[in-house]
Amino acid sequence: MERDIPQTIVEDLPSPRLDPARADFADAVLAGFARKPRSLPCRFFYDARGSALFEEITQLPEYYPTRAETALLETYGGEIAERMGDARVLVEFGSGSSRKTSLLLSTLPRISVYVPIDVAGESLAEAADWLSERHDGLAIRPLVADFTKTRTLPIVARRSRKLGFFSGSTIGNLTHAEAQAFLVNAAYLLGRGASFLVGVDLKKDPAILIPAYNDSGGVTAAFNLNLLERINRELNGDIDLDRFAHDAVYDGIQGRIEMHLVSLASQTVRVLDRAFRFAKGERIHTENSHKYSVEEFQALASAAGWAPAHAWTDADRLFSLHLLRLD
Ligand code: SAH
Ligand code: AVI
Repeated sequence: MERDIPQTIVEDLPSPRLDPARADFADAVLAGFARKPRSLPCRFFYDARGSALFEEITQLPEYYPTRAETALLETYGGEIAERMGDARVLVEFGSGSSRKTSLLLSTLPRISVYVPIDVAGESLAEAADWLSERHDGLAIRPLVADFTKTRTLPIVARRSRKLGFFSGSTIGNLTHAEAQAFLVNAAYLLGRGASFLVGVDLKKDPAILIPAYNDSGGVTAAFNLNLLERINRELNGDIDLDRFAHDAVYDGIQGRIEMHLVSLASQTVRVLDRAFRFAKGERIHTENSHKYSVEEFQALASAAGWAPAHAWTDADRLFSLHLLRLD
């Protein structure tokens, strides 16, 4: 949850005391700007403005994943419900606006408890309100947390059989090693007898991938640059946004889109009273978005202890939905 510290406190004190969320952001930015090549973790995209920009991205003609995954949920919702067993608790990782969740819940009348986990506190609260108006009697217990570090669920969610949901191909924002560690932890959290529905973007022609991450309207550029605006807002930064540009490239060896911010000039920026020198052309790596074949993702899930039960894909082979089981 975002807690506002008056800006004057940040300015007046040589070593400002930050609330935990801001301190986490400060540590990540100071460490990420100090290393070469420079990088920032993509979970920091999602302040209130970043979450709103992500929702705009999902509506873009070039950004196919949301449409493709939603269509899979609409087409196969009944079949997914039949295959997933008698779970009573739905645990969602990186739930965002919970729009796809509502679709899933409409096919799962036995779910009585919903635990959305997301770092974006404001959009999590809004999504919980939106969902509670549409699903009568559903107990919603949001967790503002990093889903890679979540070790316990609310008491009400602990004893019943669980269904996990990880949509949007957010798993692709983790490296393969991180994704495997995430799946191992999810197995521990969801417990024996659990099912897990995971949306995964498929490998495809870079001519489709690149525009999805570099749209003609500049919304993805604004989403990427908002990370620098967030540094200015929360960490007393003085970064000139006109001196950085968005870039998205496809690395065919790693099978991933990488987003970067490129310094357009030789410049010095200040963050929390520290100075960082950027050469012209120097890059800050801000996000990976890994793409998988169905077989690659099934192998990753198996290595983490999950049994692949079924995978649905669309006719254009844009996106996949995987049902995993834990026996
Ligand atoms: N599942 C939704 C939203 C995807 S956007 C959809 O498919 O549309 C990714 C979401 O994951 C954002 O809401 C973001 O705040 C959240 N997120 C990203 N990294 C996270 C992390 N490490 N821990 C918890 N939430 C995270
Ligand atoms: C949330 N995540 C899966 C998105 C993606 O496609 O990697 C985030 C995003 N980055 C740029 N556009 C969308």
